Amino acid sequence: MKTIKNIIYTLVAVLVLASCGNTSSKKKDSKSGALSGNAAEKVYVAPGEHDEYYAFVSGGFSGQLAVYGLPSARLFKVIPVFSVDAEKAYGFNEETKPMLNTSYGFVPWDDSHHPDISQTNGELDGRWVFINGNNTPRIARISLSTFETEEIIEVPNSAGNHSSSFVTENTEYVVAGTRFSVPIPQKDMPISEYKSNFKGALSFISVDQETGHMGIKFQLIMPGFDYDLSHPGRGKSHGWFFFTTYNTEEANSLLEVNASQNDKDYIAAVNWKKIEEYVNNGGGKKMPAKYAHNVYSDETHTATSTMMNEVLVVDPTEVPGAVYFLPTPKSPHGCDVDPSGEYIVGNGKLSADLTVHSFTRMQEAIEGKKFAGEAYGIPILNYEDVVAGVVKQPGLGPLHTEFDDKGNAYTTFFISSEVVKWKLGTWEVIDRKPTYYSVGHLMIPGGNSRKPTGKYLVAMNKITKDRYLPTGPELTQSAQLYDISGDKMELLSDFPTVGEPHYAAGCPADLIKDRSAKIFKLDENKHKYAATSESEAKVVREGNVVHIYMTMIRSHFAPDNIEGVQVGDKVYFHVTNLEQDFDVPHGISMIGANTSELLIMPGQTETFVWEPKQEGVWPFYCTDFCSALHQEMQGYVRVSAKGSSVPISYTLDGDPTDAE
Ligand SMILES: [Cu+2]
Repeated sequence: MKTIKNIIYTLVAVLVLASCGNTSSKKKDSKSGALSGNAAEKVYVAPGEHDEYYAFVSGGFSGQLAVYGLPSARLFKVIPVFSVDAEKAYGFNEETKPMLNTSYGFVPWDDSHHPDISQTNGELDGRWVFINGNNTPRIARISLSTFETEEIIEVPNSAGNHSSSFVTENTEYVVAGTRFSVPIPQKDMPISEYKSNFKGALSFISVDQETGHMGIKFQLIMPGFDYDLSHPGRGKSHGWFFFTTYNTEEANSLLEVNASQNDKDYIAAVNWKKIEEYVNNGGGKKMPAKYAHNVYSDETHTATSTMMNEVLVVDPTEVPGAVYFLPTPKSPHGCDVDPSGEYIVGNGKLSADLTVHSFTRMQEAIEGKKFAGEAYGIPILNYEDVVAGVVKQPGLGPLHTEFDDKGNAYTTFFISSEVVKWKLGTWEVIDRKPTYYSVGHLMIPGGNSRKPTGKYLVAMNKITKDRYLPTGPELTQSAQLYDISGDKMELLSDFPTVGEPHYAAGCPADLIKDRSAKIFKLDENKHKYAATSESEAKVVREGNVVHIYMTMIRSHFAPDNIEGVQVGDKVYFHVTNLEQDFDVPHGISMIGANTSELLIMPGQTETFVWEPKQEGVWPFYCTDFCSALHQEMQGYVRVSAKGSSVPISYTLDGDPTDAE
């Protein structure tokens, strides 16, 4: 116990020294110029020109996903995923509320962590990007044609959904591992009985190759460790998935000390193809589990939420040869697989060295049945039998590793605040560059695929300190862009981010930009309340519910004047944007409504509810500047007393119309 405390104190002391070091070196640099002469040129994208790469940067605790261009680091869009969004009305309008439904009810906010772009044959294919909700375990799928969240599936039997969401080589599965082990099924029990009673679920969620629709194929019920991060095998190791674990001590209190006792934790190697076969042959057990599956349809522009009732669970000891533990020093965090699929890098947060395992050696050890023991019936291999090499003392507090197209690996070091470049196979350190400050993840476009690019690296930092104009105690979050095309890395720029830049996925822009949707076709609009021409616009009363089938086109609403609404009514504005030209959204806001604004794309229908509280004549207007006569795009609703005899009527083309 004392030794561990001493290690922690030493790390903290080093952190203080390291950050002081950064500050002084930065000061020195700023005198001589922190950047080489042409750094500005390398990130400059002229007005009207396009960036070379997309970067999808997780918003961390904001629950969203931001789209940036590289190298300019310009922000294009924030895609709402796990949190309501005031810019797009996501989670506020009636169509998208079901997307945030869970077995716990409507959960309007989460913590998004790890985006991963879909792959075919181990290469990024640009169809979808997946991202995990960490807090209330969920996986989302975002279309890279519409740049909208199309699907969210809740992950039962999980907690702190951290080792997620990473895809297999052909996007057969998107995988989610639990960070916190829990009672499975959940039950009331003493926390002190954690050890051997709590379990960790590793979920394999299948992806339909046509529609992208997700379904939980099986959950592997593992010992009660913390499953921290994961990555798929690729190439020769395709069919396997690797998960880092910590807290193999199965401590339940003061983990900073009690989960740092073991000299080595494990990387769990899972042969998912073997388990898939077992399951396809009727293996596994169905257990009751409540979880929401939410799907958004581009045809109806509406999401539906379905509550699921059971999940297939697999006991790893019933599938011999499917799961092994690879000893890895010491509370490993990142679990990264190189482009060839041969090397599995485990970054031990408390280890002085980086451990790299060999897939070939692992296979040989398994064939030779050379085991060091077992944990809960799962064979443990010998460290010496599976290790490929060790990068000696590369830095302090290694977290994550990505790869380039030239056989190099890049690892972030949180405590010594740097990115270190090293060579796969020789394990020699080639270069190191400071980050400002305390870097977490890093991203190289394609860096988690068979075909990484080799031009840029983005470091995502946890602390900003003095990098920007101060904005009170809360500073902007920050990332940094490095040029990695030469032997030495070169810092090009700093850029602020929306929310915590937890992790990112990037790809060449050419993969996506030509497939980006421009409009939604009006004649394909199957929204239940769409009015696809002004002649379909109308107002219908059903008891105290009023449905307004409204259209919008430059620069008027139809209908624009509505009478006969009463205090206590529930008024649904179903608003269809009739435009079929690219880049002509309209918006709508109603005084006193909980929702302002709906931002409606050409051909799309969206709905908000308004519950008038007072008699009067109340205006609404277009909130998205759409033409020179945008300010004229407005209308009124007359609200009468409850029980009033004023009939429903409305104006179309300036003419009064009575309801049918
Ligand atoms: Cu407008």
